[in-house]
Amino acid sequence: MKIVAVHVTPIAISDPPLLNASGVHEPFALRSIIEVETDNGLVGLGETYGDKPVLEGLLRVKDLLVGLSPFDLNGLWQRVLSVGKPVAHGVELDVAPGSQASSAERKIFGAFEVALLDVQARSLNVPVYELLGGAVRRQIPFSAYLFFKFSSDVDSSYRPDAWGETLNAEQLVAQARTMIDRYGFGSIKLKAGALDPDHEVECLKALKRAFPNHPLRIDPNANWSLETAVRMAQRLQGDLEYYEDPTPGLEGMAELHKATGLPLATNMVVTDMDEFRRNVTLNGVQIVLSDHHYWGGLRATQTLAAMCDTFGLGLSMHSNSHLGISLMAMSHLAAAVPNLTYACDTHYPWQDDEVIKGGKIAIKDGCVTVTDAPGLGIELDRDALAALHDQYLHCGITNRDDVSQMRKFRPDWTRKKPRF
Ligand code: GKR
Ligand code: MG
Repeated sequence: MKIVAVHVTPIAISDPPLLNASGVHEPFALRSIIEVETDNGLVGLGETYGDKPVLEGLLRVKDLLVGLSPFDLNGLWQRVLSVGKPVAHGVELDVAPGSQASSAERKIFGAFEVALLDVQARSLNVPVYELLGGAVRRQIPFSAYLFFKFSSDVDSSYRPDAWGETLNAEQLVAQARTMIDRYGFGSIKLKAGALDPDHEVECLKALKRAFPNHPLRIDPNANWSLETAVRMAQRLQGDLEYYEDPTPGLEGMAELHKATGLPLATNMVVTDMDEFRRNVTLNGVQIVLSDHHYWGGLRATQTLAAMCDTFGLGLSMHSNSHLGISLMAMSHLAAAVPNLTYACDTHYPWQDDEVIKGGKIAIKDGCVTVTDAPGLGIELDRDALAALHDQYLHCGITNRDDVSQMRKFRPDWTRKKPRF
């Protein structure tokens, strides 16, 4: 079996005005959709960031894959390295791995690796999780990912959404209730670092009162100084399943852990094996949020999982705005990783668009189900792909920039971090 064609299609998906430490989401998030065609008529699918540094890398590599066996993942890695490093393009956000030129090789490899694994599995008529060692679970738990947000009518470029504004505790509890009623989530993550920290902690406490049996996490994306993070930890003792990236830097996280004893988690300060090593020395975080999109694919994330197991660290999963191909890749991976014992993050409920046949993937009782269907178990909807590509061509965004977007509403907004 040989690869005969590779297509990379950038798309723009509508995104609500969600608030975070950097600013606010733009009306569109960018993704790249990958199709790998083989000489026996199979097509493998992948999905990753659509920001310029990653998209350019994908486009430079794609034609080099023609003639390669989809089983030759070492050959894929050589071809990714052969095109050299992508260059930075404008703003790089620490909350947006796709906007960063660093470690782009792993992002590019990971994106194609998923599509190649999808083809491998289809050719063997098995699901992707079988290639990863088999499923230890078929129901993959995800958490309710709550955001403070503006109402969609803050600007006419946002698609109208029914979530409304979320800036206070009452609105946040209502958002959580809708998420839980609709999807059955059994745990809750609050994206913080956007509003005053004391107010955010009050809101988290309101969630605790409303959902006393749901494990809670808060993630200020390193926007709290060490002093603020320690003070908030005192207020949060007993409320949290884990405390995610409250304060910048591994050293800062290590000091915070020493001062509070709280379990700390990260998708910001352990993002590669060098940082992993440093973390083991410093005991900065106790839980690593994996993400195959920047760790270098599904198999590299399994290596990360083995390392976490070896060093006694917990393992969870991070997400950015994404569609169903990513959701199924995340789910097949989670199915095959025994020590991925926390409910995974997903932004999926915030996205109305979809590129796969059948529309949105069901999340029931808080879980995505992986089935026996070959590969990732999904097919591309070409009409939807064309429409979302058209949206990309017209949206005017080529790199995520939540800072500039926030300046439209708050002209004095800066990139300052930690802000509080
Ligand atoms: O989409 O605003 C966002 C999130 O803040 C995202 O950019 C982060 O990467 O989900 C993320 C996280 O857990 O840090
Ligand atoms: Mg995070």
